[in-house]
Order: sequence, then structure tokens, then C-alpha cells
Amino acid sequence: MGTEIKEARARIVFNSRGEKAFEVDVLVEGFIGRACAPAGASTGAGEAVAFPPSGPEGALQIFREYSTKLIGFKADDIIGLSKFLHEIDQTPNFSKIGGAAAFAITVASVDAAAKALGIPMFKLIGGEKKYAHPYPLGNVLGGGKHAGPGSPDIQEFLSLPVGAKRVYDAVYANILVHKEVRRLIEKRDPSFSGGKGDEGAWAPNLTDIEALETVYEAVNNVSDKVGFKVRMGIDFASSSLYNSETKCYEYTRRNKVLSREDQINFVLTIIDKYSPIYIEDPLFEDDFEGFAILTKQAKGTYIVGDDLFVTNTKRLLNGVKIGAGNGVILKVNQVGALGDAIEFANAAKANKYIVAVSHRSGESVDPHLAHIALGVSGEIIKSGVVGGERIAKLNELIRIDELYGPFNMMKLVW
Ligand code: 2PG
Ligand code: MG
Repeated sequence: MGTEIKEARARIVFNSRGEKAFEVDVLVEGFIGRACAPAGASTGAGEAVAFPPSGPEGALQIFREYSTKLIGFKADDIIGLSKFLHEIDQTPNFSKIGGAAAFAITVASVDAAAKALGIPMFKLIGGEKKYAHPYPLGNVLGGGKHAGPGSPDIQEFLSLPVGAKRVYDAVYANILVHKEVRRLIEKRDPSFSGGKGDEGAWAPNLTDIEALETVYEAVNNVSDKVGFKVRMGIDFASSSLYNSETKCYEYTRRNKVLSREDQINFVLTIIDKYSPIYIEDPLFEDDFEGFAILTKQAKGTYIVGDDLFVTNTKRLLNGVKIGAGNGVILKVNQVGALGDAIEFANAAKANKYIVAVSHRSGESVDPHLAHIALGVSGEIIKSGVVGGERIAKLNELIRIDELYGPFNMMKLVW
């Protein structure tokens, strides 16, 4: 069966936050591949630009001008297609055609090619190798840019079921933590309305410390219940806290201002007290040295760069040189084209960084993230816990396990 692209069409639909989102259909002989670009709220400065200055409608107009050039291109040539889009765009951050279009075209093409070839998308991305499931990392309590005033300043308190042996049990453990967190929040605040942030995490009126205590208790309670270890993770999303004029971290909801040194000590104290296995963006996006200091001192905790690396291989290799972090977040739309993200994952793996393949706070119900995580051998899939657009990715892993597995879980040191 051929995989040549016969037609590519685009439209604007809406993401889980109700924002305009770029969706592409790629048609190959008899099959349609489809992908909708996600969007972040706490975006890194180094990310691909989602839309050209003319916005989503402008991106659609521009797409109509170049999309005929895609006809005849082999939809399974992920790297070639990504390079071709760079040739069309000619800017370093897809500011002409928009990163959302680059995402949707490349992912929809792989979807179409996989269907035409009769193989699952993850095998088209990863080829023939021994597959293992990523551990689901789920946001159970949050604040920052994902929730309103009153919620914590720290963006995400997460659950990671490191002891699970099967992906089904891992997914279910995070759901139990999410439920347990609600119960514990209600114990502290009987008037809790059940409000959630953009990713389905509870958004209570709690301080950062109260949130830490709550999630720590919840993961321990659930560990006892399921009979395997569930650990806590944290995404500080520090670029959202950082004030580049004062060079301080401003926890505005609790009137706390921390210098860089204070912030590093705050993170180390949290590691000491609550032993999180995973910490993302503990410092703002350009503090490579600070990341290196923390990585050295934070034994037993993964220090993961999201806004620091923005799925950009050059930024990653700069970090590798000085030991900044030992894990990366991979978000395809941060870099734009899927081919670039695969190159980034390979560079991370070659340097022994763990790879966490991540959703965005504004998502679609597409399941593709599960295939991308398997394809690049991500140790972690970060995809929330509940909500249709979050569970879509996790249910896909469960389906894959039944249809093509069973697969073991990836290796994580904890
Ligand atoms: C993050 C993400 C996803 P956003 O900071 O890691 O959780 O948020 O998509 O808003 O950048
Ligand atoms: Mg993040």
C-alpha cells in the first residue's frame, strides 16, 4: 500500500480550554490521518511560535498556499517531512507557517501512513524494537497558570506509580490518588467546591506547603492500598514565578519572594521532607547552572527540564555539557515538527536523560501522545489523570497493551 500524500486539508477547531486549535487531515490512498495541535499556558520563551502574527485564521490561509506542495510526499518519511516544512517556513521557530501547523501536518501524516501500512502508529515511529510502557505521570493538584487565585503558586503536584508492573495498574493508581487527594482536601477545607484547573487537577484554596502535605499523604495512602509504590512529582513551572527584573521567584498568592539561592534551598528542603521522585522546572528557563547545582545535590530525584530545553536539541546539548538536569520533557509542539522531537528524544537518550513525553494544558482528545511516548521509548508519559482529553492517551496505552503486548514497564531508578 502506498503512503504518498494525496491531499492535506486543515481547519480550526477548539481545544480543551476552548481556544482555537489547528487540525489537519492527511489523505493517503483510502485512509485519513488526523491530528489537532495542543497549546500550552505556561509556555517557554524558546518554543516554536504556535501561529503566525495573523493568528489561527492566518495560519489556515498560509496553509492553503503551501499544502499542495505536500502532495506526493511519503507520509511515513517523518524526518524528511519535518525538513521539508522547515524549508517552506525558513524561520528558526516556525513563525511563518506556525508551529501548530507543523505539529498537525507531521503527526497526521504518521497517523495516515500507519493506517495505510496496517501497523500501529507507535511502530511506525519506533520501528522494530522491544517496547515497554512509559509510567503515567498525572497532575492531581495544581495552581499557577492552570488555575485561579487562591490555588497554590506551584503549578502541578503529580503522582507517579513507580512500583506498578502493568500499565493498567499504573493508570488506575493515579486515578486513586486523584480521588484520595479530593478526600484529603475536603478534610482540610469542608467548603471545597471541587474546582479543577486546566488539566483536571484539583485547584483548592491551599498553600504550597499544604498542597505538598496533601499529595504526599495521598500517594502514601494509595501505595498501601494498591501494594506498590506511588511517589510524588512536582512541576514548579518556575519561569511563571520568575521576575527577570528583580531576579527573584515571586509566589504572589502567598506573598513570598525568594532569591535564586532561597529557591534552590526551598527545592532541596522539599526533596528532604517529601522525597518527590520527579521535579520539573525548579528554576527559570535560562538558569542552566542552577539546574546543574540542583542535579548534583538532589540525589534520588529526577530534575527535569521543560521550559529549560523546550524540546530543542541545541538547548539540551548545552545543558548536557554542564550536567543541567537528568531528564527532559518532550512536547512535540514546543519544537513544531515530529521529526525534530524524535531527534531531541534520541539526543536525550544518548546522554542518559530520562524522557517524559508530555501533553499540554490545552489538549484535544487525540490519542497520539501514547504512540509517540512508546515510539521514542519515553520513560514517562505526562498526561493528567482525568478528563476526556487526558484519559484518551492513557486508555490508548491500555488498548495497545491488550492488542500488541503485554509490555513491561520502562526502567526507572527510584
Ligand atoms: C507544563 C505543561 C503541561 P503547559 O508546564 O508542563 O503540564 O503546561 O501546557 O501549560 O505549558
Ligand atoms: Mg512544565
